Amino acid sequence: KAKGSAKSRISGQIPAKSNPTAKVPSEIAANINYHAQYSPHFSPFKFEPEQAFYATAESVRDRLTQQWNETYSYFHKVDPKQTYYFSMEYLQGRALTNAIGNLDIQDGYADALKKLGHDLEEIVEQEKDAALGNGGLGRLASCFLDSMATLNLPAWGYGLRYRYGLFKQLITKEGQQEIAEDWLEKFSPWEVVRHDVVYPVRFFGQVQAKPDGSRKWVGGEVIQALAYDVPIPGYRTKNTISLRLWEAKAGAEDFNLFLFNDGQHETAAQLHSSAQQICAVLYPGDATENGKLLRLKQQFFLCSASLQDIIFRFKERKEGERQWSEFPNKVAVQLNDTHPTLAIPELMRLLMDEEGLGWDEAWNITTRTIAYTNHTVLPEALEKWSQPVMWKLLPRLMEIIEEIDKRFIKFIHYERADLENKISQMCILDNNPQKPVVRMANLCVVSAHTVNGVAQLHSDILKAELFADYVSVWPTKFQNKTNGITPRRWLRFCSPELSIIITKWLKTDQWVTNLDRLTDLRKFADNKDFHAEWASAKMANKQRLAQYIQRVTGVSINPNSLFDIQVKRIHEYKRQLLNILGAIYRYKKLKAMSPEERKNTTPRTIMIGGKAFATYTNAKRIVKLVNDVGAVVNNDHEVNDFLKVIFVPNYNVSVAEVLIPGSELSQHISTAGMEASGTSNMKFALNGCLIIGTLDGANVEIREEIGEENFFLFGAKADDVPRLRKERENGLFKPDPRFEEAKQFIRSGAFGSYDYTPLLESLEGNTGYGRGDYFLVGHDFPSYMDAQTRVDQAYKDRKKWIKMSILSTAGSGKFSSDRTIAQYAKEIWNIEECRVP
Ligand code: B1N
Repeated sequence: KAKGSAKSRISGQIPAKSNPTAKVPSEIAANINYHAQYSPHFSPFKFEPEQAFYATAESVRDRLTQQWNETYSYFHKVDPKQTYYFSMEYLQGRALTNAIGNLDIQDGYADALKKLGHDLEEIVEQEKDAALGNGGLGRLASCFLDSMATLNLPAWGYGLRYRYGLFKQLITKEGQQEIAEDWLEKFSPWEVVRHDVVYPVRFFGQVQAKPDGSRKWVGGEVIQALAYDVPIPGYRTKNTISLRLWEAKAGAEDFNLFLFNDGQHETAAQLHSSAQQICAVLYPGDATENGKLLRLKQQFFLCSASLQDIIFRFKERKEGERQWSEFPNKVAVQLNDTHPTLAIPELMRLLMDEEGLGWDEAWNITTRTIAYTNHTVLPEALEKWSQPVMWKLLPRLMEIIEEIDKRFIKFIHYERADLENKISQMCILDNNPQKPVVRMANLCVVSAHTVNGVAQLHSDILKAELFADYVSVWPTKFQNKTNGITPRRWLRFCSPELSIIITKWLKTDQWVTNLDRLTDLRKFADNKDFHAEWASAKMANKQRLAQYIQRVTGVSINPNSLFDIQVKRIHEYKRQLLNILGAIYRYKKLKAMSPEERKNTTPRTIMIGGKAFATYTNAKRIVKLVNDVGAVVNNDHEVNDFLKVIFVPNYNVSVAEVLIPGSELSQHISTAGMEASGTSNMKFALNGCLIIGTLDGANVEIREEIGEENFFLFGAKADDVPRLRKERENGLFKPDPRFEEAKQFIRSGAFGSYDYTPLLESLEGNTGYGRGDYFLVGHDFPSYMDAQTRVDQAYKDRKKWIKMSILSTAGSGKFSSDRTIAQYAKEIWNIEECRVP
């Protein structure tokens, strides 16, 4: 756009103050103008899309601030039991569409921006994703916050304000390249710094024994935690809760002016740089262990600051003295995986050393307060921290962990002599002299009042395998809470086209907060008019997706082809390799066909996206392979009307919001027993996309809900996996010729000269993790290809396909995070609604 055009300058009325309750477009426009003028972040009068975005967001924040403050005061007054969700990750994505959608003022904002010469859709695109998470676990935390607010639950999230979130993925000739993503480059219009909310967090130092027998952690390095709050609005409710993110800071008194003047500039500001490092980056691992000292510091920083804040609020909400015994009736803490496990010994420390309670009372309070969610059974993701490192960094916490362990061992010894031989596996400290470690999951299971898995199959596996020994000790401690997704972001806002039709045919929009209402769509599963509207909404979404692909990859794709998508972190257990080997086989068959035969095939566009952990070489090789295959297939004029292979770069929340509504088939094809739940499977199904998948994670429940005839199932079952691996080790595996052919095609150099030998070798040989086809790609390949043939057949029958698509949406009601959170509230947290009047 030409500078100086009408769009680039503030035009219209500029009021002297903002009116947060404005409803009509002209008043909203005036509010936006007010912020463009009086909350200046740019040169005066500049009002291009970027400036318009910040002014718009600030005007929305005014409105949120009002109901946010009311929510805070109301919780303060009522003093209900409140949940605190502790998570090292939140994948919030963009906030503008979600905020004005939840406030139900989209139309007002669209009209207001039009008056100012802008387009809401274009303005929304200006926002950077807040990507303070890696994948499913972080996005789950964000969906949970949305549901907590919408269900009017007294609940908050706690996390860290990383300076750099998840890296940005660039695709070059070499494959994936990571670059830092500066989401705060300008600023975030959604966060509010609370200069009055600051807590000290100690690292290193030593423990002092006091004359009265108590102990105190002193010395070391003390860093300040400063609160930044992000408002989380509920859908069509006043309730607006907080996501409190901690930032690490050192004080002015920590700056050594003497050293600085002496020329020792770095030493003078040592604590400042040490503080800065704590929140500098998110560890970009998903289901991988990060045995880094800094990661441990981050974890403790989150736990200590949040608990100090909770204790402060516990006291603040009641005048006069509080009974400590009331604490578990006022506070529930949920640990999102083991990453915030240090909350357990830290709460013990705060209660004993700072508040003067005895061990038994502190232990009683701690165990009644804290609950733990497990998100993975992958051995490499089970956190184990080195004991010497922990003694050095957190000496008082290690004393407490040692004591918890001692008491646990004693308890088993006296109460469960039959488990004596299991103690060495069940206890917390692994004292192996070569590598003594603290087993964080064990600390959680021993200390938490409830332990849950995230899908039925996963919870069953936890009870039967990972935590089997504990089940007989505490049979009622273990629960299942099948994951869910917010229907607001993942249907209502990302696919307005489909939402309008659903509301029209159901004659109500209550499905947005009561997703089970979608089952009523089954009544129209054969209705011709409904089919036509459904198909046209899906086509509109496919066209939007095709435009997006054209824009980011330069490849044009055919909206009439079957859109087949696999997007998730790249991991061998998620088996993107199975997908691409299938694509390679399809390409080879197409090449061998006559032009006539090709015309009888079902045209496909296979899209694969996702980030690989920077040091996970096989994952990076997979990214490279998908790109190499795409470069050959998409430029092969003989077949590229029938097959395209696209690598979607830089997959993130806002890319998902374009991909998922436009999808028709999605792949959830992990080795059975390895994907704890998966949540994108739920998003795809909700958007009328069919699933090809294994019996793994939440796939099992999705298939149950939408009907097995609407699910393309293949592959080994979780129970068979150990036996199949054994057979493989014993040389009993006979590969399918199609599998051999696909691998051979890569080896032949058909996709360029990059050396794929190591990747192919991971599928071969007989033994070992990362070798000998640990993930059973070879075993599942034939049944995968057969399922793909069923997909091609089904797609040819338009009526049948649309019906299956409708039934996928109709059967997705269970997978609302509203259902999940209502269950946590009732069955784990014991909290109730606290609706702001
Ligand atoms: O958590 C999701 C599940 O739906 C997925 O199946 C599961 O893989 C995912 C270490 C993890 N498990 N573990 C992690 C993330 C970061 C990290 O540093 C592990 N992510 C999951 C939600 O339940």
